[in-house]
Amino acid sequence: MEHEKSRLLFEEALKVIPGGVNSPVRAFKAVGGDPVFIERGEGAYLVDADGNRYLDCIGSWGPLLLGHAHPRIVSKISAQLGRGTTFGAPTKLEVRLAQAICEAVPSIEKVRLVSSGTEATMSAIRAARGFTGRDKIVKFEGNYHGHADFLLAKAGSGIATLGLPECAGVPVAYTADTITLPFNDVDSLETLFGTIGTEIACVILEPVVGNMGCVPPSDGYLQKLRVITSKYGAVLIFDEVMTGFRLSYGGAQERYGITPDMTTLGKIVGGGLPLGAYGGRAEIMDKVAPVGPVYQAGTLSGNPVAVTAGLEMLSLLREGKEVIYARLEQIGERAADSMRALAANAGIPVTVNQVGSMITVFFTQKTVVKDFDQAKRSDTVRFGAWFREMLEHGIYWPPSQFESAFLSYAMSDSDIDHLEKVAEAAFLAVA
Ligand code: KE4
Repeated sequence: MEHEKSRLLFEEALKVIPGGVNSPVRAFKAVGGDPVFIERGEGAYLVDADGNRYLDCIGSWGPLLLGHAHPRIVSKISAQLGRGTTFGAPTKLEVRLAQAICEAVPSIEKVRLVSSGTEATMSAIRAARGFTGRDKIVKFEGNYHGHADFLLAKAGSGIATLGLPECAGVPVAYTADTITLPFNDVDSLETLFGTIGTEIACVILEPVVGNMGCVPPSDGYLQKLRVITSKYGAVLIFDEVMTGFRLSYGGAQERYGITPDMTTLGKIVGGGLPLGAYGGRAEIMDKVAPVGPVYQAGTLSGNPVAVTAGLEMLSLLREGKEVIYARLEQIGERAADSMRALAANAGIPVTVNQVGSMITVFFTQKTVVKDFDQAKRSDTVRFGAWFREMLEHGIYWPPSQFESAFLSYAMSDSDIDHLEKVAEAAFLAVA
């Protein structure tokens, strides 16, 4: 593939943007080579500046469950643009999206719209601390909840991708109340709560982790979390920025039958535009200003253009719920089975974790990857070589061993055939 235009754009970008990218994981640092610059998205495909086409297995890191430039979303956004892009005042549209979110996710009795997943998780934790009057929070290794200072402790995603021990610029004091436990480990949870349970404001987790690569909860783990947080009065926050509206219309909490106290959303709920949300039990959310003393604000919160995209996305998902989620399960399982078989055929040890349309191929001898320690044992050099083979032959896979891939409803059976054909050659090339 020819990448001259991308190369020149990257040269220009490096002079004016740190690392030439507006989010670190896009820089391909973990997989080698230079990023390709994208010109447009078309359904399940991306087209780069040199005209190369790729099957998009990232979907902008999750939002594009229905593929790029869905005609109904484009049409609705276009109509809204002519009526104004932001008013800094309440609109009917925000009420309708809030109602749709509460209807889709019954544990959310009240919801506040913000502009990113980071804002959503940062605000949810502040509300939980305000509600309980407690300071300590619990997160899990390999889980990523955005880049709020106090959450950048043993995080996943870009922190893991770049192998950063922790984040510079975060005063030690800011993470002093952040306790990080191994994911899927009940003993450490019970030990912690047995000692300081009444001091813990909240536990936040990705119910299915995407940010260390895809790692599902072990059987009974979410139930244990629910019981122990209820026992000690700690707020259970499901960070469903990635899993919300992806693993089912009601998210991971519907799929696993767990009712958290709060939920954060992003990505899909914004229909491809900047929108996040946090919500939960009304008694917690009523602590948020102007009702209560927990302050949170945002100039573009609930802006009509992003809300319009989100509303249309949720309408499309609601209308096609049965067909869409059944299809995502089917292509997810097919892709996972194919990756296992093709790697085995090439004599490459891999563990493939897949939940619905989230999938990660861990290049590891470990037969199970259920926490960050096991994920980190992957052969990231071999993954990088495999990634570059996939990219050169038209598959845009996440440029990190510690990120989940995301399949989309826009993918046809022949697209999955293409994915399998390229993956087969890529496994053989790195054998
Ligand atoms: P944003 O601030 O990037 O909208 O959301 C932060 C966030 C919160 N919670 C979860 C579970 C998330 O996955 C994210 C962001 N995900 C990463 C991908 N692993 C975004 C991609 C990037 O950082 O460029």
